[in-house]
Amino acid sequence: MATILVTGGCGFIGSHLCAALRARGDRVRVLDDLSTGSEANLAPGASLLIGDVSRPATVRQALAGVDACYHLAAIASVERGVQDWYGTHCTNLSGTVALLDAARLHGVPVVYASSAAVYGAADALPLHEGVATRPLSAYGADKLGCEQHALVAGHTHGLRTAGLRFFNVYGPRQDPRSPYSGVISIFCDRITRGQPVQVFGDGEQTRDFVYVADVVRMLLAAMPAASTAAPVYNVCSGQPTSVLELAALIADLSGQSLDLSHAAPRAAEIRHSLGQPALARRELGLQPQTSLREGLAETLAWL
Ligand code: NAD
Ligand code: UD2
Repeated sequence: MATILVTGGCGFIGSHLCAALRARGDRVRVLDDLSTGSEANLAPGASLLIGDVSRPATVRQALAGVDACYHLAAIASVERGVQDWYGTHCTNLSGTVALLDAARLHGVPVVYASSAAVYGAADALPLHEGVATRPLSAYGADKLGCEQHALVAGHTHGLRTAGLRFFNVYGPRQDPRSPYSGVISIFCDRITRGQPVQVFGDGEQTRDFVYVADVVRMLLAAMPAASTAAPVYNVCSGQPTSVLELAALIADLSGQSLDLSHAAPRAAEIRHSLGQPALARRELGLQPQTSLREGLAETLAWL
């Protein structure tokens, strides 16, 4: 039985991962400051250390006696990085350096959450792992920084890591009431309650939505692939969906009419984000199994 640390384990993706680790019989320890996560999300049988991932002493304590670590703690919002550049940087990049630094002292392999935001202004779609990274947001720049420090961790300190570039993840437990939450959780919540939704810009911008259960499978498969070469993999469906198409599909699935208005586009926003899932398919033997329709039905059923 392995002991696994999950930072951000009280959050949306982390809570699903912890449940999967418990289900396969691992001991699970969570480090979370409960800033956007909630104790109610803690997987049954997991232990919780409440603390800040950017504090080296806290992270060293959390990693003691651990066999492997999933590092998901972050301020997971492009928009919040616009509002609070330095504050988000402390968690998103310094927190990762603190984690990697402690992990090399304990010799613990790390799988960490990167993001499609590292691609930023890349213009050829779909995005594969070999294209140049040109982040447009502080959030994307910090996630790219995580990948670069993971390379340093491998090269200089012999630490094994793997990074996952999550595209737009959705599913149950993504908090719909936060203004910084994902578009799917916000739209599902509002449309089912007969409330209007707001589209930023013209709504023709597209995203690659990937269901959380597929993301968890990818996280589990990535740990054996962690190496000092610090590989990174896209976690995406390879299917584009516009914000307008998404709103219409949710209205259709929930049997509600759509009340939609437009607001100014968001700053630092990417117009089109579409991933190429081939590398993960080839090297991890995995590709997303859940269609958008199926994943939305699960998300609506959870509300
Ligand atoms: P989330 O906000 O639900 O989870 C993040 C968790 O980290 C929360 O429980 C929060 O309380 C915790 N946390 C935040 N700051 C912390 C700190 N300083 N110390 C300790 N804990 C802290 O978000 P999520 O969607 O589950 O995101 C998980 C990871 O995946 C993040 O690294 C995020 O950047 C990345 N990611 C998510 C998406 C997505 O579509 N949801 C896309 C790309 C990348
Ligand atoms: C997502 C991730 C982020 C990062 C990025 C990578 C979330 C919450 N964030 O950011 O962590 O990895 O992908 O590129 O998943 N929108 C509306 N109305 C709303 C809410 C959103 O029109 O009420 C639009 C928004 O302008 C954007 C799209 O929907 O065009 C998706 O927005 P989002 O906040 O769900 O995610 P994104 O792509 O900004």
